[in-house]
Amino acid sequence: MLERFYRSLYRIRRVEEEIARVYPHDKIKSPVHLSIGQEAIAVAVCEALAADDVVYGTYRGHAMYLAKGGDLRQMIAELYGKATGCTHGQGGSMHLIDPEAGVMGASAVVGTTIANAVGHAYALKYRRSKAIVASFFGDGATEEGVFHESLNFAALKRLPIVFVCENNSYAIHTHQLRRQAQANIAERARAYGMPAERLDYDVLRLHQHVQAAVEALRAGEPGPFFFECKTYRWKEHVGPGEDFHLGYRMPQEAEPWLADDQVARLAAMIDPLRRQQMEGEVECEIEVAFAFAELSPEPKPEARSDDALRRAGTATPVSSARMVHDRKMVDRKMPRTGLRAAA
Ligand SMILES: Cc1ncc(C[n+]2csc(CCOP(=O)(O)OP(=O)(O)O)c2C)c(N)n1
Ligand SMILES: [Mg+2]
Repeated sequence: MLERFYRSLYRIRRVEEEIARVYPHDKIKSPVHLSIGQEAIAVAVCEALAADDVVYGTYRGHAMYLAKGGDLRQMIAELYGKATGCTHGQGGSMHLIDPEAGVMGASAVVGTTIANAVGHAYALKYRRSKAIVASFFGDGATEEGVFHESLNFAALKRLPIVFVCENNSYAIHTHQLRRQAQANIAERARAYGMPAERLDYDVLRLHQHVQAAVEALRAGEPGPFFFECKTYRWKEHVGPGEDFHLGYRMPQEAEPWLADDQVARLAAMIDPLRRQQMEGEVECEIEVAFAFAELSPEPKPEARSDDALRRAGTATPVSSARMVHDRKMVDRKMPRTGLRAAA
C-alpha cells in the first residue's frame, strides 16, 4: 500500500513540476492551476475508490485526474491543445475528463461540478448501483449557492457520495477568514444532516477516514459523507511560479506545510532501491507523455467548429457520432441495466 501511495504522489508531483518547467516555452496552451503541495488529498481519496467509482473536480484537477487513473498522455496532450488530448484539445487543463477511468469532469466555474456529482450519485442510487461518487472542490466553492443546494439534496436523498473539500485557506488571494464568518466548513456541512470531519494533511490518516466512509457506503449505509481536508497551495493560484512577493501571504506561513510534505514523508518510508526503480519508471512515463503531446497533431479546424455546433445544439453527423461515443463512455460507468430493476 505504501508503495502504491508513494508512486501516485511522486507521479503527480513530478508531472506538475514538469508542467511548470515546460510552461514558459508556450507549448502548453491553457492556464494551469497546480496542486503541488496538495497531492495527498487526491491520492488518499482515490486510493479508497474502486475502478467503477467516479470523481468530479475542479480546474485544479491534475492530481485528481491522475490519482483516479486518468490517462497521462491524453492529459499532457490536452494541455498542449492537441487533437489527442482528453477533450481533443478544446478543454485544456481546467476541463480534464476520462470517463473510462471514472474521471467524469472538471470545470473552471467554481462549485459547478458539485451539482453534477450529486446528480450522478442520485442516478446511481436510483439504479441500485454499488458505485459511489467523490466530489472535490475548494474552500472558496463552499461560498457558492450550488454547494448548499447540493449538500441539502444529497443529505435529503441519502446519496452515495463523499464530499471532499480541499481547504487551502485561499480563494485566489483572499484568506478564508476574510471571506467566511464560520470558517469550520465541516461544521457547516454537518448542519445539513451528514457526518462531517475536518482532517489534517496526512495522506495515511486521510485515507483511513475516507476508506471507512467508502466501506460504509458499499455496505449500504446511507450517505453522504463530508471531509474538510486542510492543505496548502505552494505555487501561485494560476501559473507555474510562486507568488509570495504579492504580499497576500507570507513565506513563513508556508514553512510548516513544506516541512510536512507527504511526498518526502512517504519517500523516507520506502526501501531506497524499490523507490529508485519506481521513480525511474515514472520519469520514463512522463517523458513519453510529453513526447506524445509534442508529436501529436493539432485539432483540425472543422473539428473545432463541429464541437461548437454540437454545443449550440445543431449537431452535424460527425458531432452526432461523437455524442454517441461520449454517451457510451458515460454508460460504461453507469450501466442502464439497473434502471429496470429500480423502476
Ligand atoms: C462561479 C465563479 N466565481 C468566481 C470565479 C473566479 N475564481 C476562479 S478560482 C476562484 C477561487 C476558488 O477558490 P477555491 O474554491 O478555494 O479553490 P482553489 O483555487 O483554492 O483550489 C475564483 C473565485 C469562477 N471561476 N467561478
Ligand atoms: Mg482554496
